[in-house]
Amino acid sequence: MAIYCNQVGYLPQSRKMAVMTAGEKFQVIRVEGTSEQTVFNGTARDAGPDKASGDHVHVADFSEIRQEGLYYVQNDAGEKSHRFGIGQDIYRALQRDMTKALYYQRCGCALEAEYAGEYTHSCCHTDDAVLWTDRSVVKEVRGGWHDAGDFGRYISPAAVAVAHLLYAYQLFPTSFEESLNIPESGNGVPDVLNECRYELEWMLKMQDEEGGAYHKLTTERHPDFIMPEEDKDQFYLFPVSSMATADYAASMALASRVYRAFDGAFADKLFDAAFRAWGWLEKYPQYVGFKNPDGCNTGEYDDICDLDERLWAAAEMLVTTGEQKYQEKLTELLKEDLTKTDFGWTDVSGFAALAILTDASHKADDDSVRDLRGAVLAEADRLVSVAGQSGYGVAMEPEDYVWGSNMVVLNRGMLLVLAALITEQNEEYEQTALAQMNYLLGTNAVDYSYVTGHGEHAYMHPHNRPTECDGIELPMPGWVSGGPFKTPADPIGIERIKAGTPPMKCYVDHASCYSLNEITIYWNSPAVFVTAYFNRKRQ
Ligand code: 9MR
Ligand code: ZN
Repeated sequence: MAIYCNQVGYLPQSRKMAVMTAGEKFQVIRVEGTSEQTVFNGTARDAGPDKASGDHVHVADFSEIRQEGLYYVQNDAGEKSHRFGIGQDIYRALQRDMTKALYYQRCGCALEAEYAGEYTHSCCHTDDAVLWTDRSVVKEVRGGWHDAGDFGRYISPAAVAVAHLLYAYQLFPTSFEESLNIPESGNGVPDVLNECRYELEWMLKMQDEEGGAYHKLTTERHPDFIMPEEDKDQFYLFPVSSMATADYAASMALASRVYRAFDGAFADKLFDAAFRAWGWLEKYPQYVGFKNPDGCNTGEYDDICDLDERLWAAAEMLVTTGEQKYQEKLTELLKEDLTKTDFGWTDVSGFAALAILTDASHKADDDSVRDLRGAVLAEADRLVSVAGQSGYGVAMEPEDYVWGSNMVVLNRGMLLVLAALITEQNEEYEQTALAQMNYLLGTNAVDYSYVTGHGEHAYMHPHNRPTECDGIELPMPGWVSGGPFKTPADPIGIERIKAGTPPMKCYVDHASCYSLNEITIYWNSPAVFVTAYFNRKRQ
């Protein structure tokens, strides 16, 4: 197949492109039951060689078609695309499944058929954890979401995932009206907040007496492919780091604002946790990193710099309290050489911008606003230009295809959405954000939709222990794959991907490929954010 499209589909009013590697003339065919009708004839634009894929591509633009329905594209080389929809609600089920996916990561409880359908399992990981550095200390830290295809739970990834979702809810509440069918559904609280609360309740347990956040809670080594309830290894609490603690302070402060309207006592608890974490950051102003101790092979989530995490914490504390001391810290940290535009687990500086620039109560001073706004718009303009040079319309350069490249794609989508918001829906930012979704959902050189269950050719074999062990053919719907990685790091990926393969094509849909095809909570959460923007009800 060499006509690539967004296999889920397009909003009626949005730009609509398919990418062809052969042929120039194309038709768009509308399918209705058994009848087919050509509704559009066009000539594709020669977009020349595309660096990241190595393909010479032609771009077929059929933006004119606005009628809701089911379609495919065919060309004069005799090729056909997958079928896709056009419709106002085209991304609703997608957002629902990508959010519901987090429910399947719940740890410390059973997944019941009523909510989990066939993807049930019995209660997992209920034993107390032991402090790695002092085995006499035992703590109850049950709960939270499994981070990824493994069963570890890590604070920075948790903080980032929750923040993507809470901001999505806060900014686009009309996108979260649908029930997720989780145990709390119907309690008067939007389900996305019910789901995040499951993670937050666990995070509340992950703080030590001084206010620091334990970097992670994992076994010493990753288990084999077994169901979560079969994993009986001892879980350890690993030492506090300054990154984890700052991410913790930030996400807890944000959460205290979001939950205030629903549960004041819970909001107070969250704020108290944020406040104590901030106290730790003041007490330990120097970087406190984290390295896996000898013998431990679970996720490291190490970072060489904690200034962006501290910046995010200052921003959230300022927006939450309005207190001058947080403004002073923010001003001081804004002078550092930080990107101010990233939303991943290593670089969280974009959250500071998100907090300050979307704060309706305008707590930050004008200089900080100007600084952050300038950084966001400059990066958004750069991304529009990068996307414009990509034959596939994706804001990625060849070197950006790192481990979890889909996170980069989606975090850039978030930045473009933020830019659209603060410029009152600048069309170019908005359409470029949408182009990131097009890439994720099939407009890419490997012809995969990187979300399970969505698209005619969605990937099928995520690296996820329950999916491999549950004996069910189809993976749970709504999981975002990590995606292509230019230097695969797992044995099957290394074996299957020949040297010199263009970065966008460094992908294998294989369950063993943890560096290409894993799932994580923080790859789904930015996808929910971007999708929620396009699902919001417009006035
Ligand atoms: O997402 C992480 C990626 O950015 C790193 O390059 C990679 C190697 O350190 O680790 C990834 O995180 C994994 C984590 O260490 C353990 N849980 C699964 C994560 C996804 O692969
Ligand atoms: Zn578990």
